[in-house]
Amino acid sequence: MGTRKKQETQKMAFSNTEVVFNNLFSLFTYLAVLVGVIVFALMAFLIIKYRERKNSQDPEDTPRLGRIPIVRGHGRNVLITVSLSTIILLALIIGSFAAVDTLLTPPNGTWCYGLYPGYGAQSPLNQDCPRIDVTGHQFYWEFSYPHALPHAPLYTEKYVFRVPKDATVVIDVTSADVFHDFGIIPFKIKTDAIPGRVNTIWFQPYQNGTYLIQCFELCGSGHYYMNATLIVMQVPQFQAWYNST
Ligand SMILES: [Cu+2]
Repeated sequence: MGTRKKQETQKMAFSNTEVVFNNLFSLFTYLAVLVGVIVFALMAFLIIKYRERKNSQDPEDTPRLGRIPIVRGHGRNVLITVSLSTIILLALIIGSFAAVDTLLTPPNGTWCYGLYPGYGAQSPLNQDCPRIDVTGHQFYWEFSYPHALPHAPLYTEKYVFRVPKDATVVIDVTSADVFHDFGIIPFKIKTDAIPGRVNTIWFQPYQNGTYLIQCFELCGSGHYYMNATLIVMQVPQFQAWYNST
């Protein structure tokens, strides 16, 4: 194995949500491969074992025209099949629900810290804790930040979404006109932006950089250029920018 491949496998994820997604994807993939290997191996074995030979005879319970079939008594096979399917489906169901639960429930985050005096240690789900409103418009995204001073108006920015690295970023997504859909491919997150409704998702960005935000719902003639840029910044740089707004 080359060092390059080793580096790639050790590459850090872009966000916690990417890790959640990849784990679930692996669960589905490994189980599918396992089932596939067992099914095809069994099929090959049976094809060879029961192939037609010169002195082959039909088994006694072979169905014949005009005769009521003999009861074959293979209830055990049915039991094994149903049990195995249940175990596999349960693993997938539990894995999926666990992932959805993680994505919809932000932990106590660092997002508030330092941005809004007095609310440093609170959960982002707390009413008092600042969150970012994301609003879809034909055809741009708008990001409204709570201002550092409680009495100040929201600071609003279009096209560019700045967040601090490693923070718990909680966003409330909605739309001002038609249906849109807010998504960031490298972070593996996506949620509908619907007028009159707020969809909340969250993520923790692990790496500095710029990422493409896209609209994933055909929302009109300008849908194809409805992008925005996510900029993940070091916390001090973010604070400096935030306090200068
Ligand atoms: Cu759109």
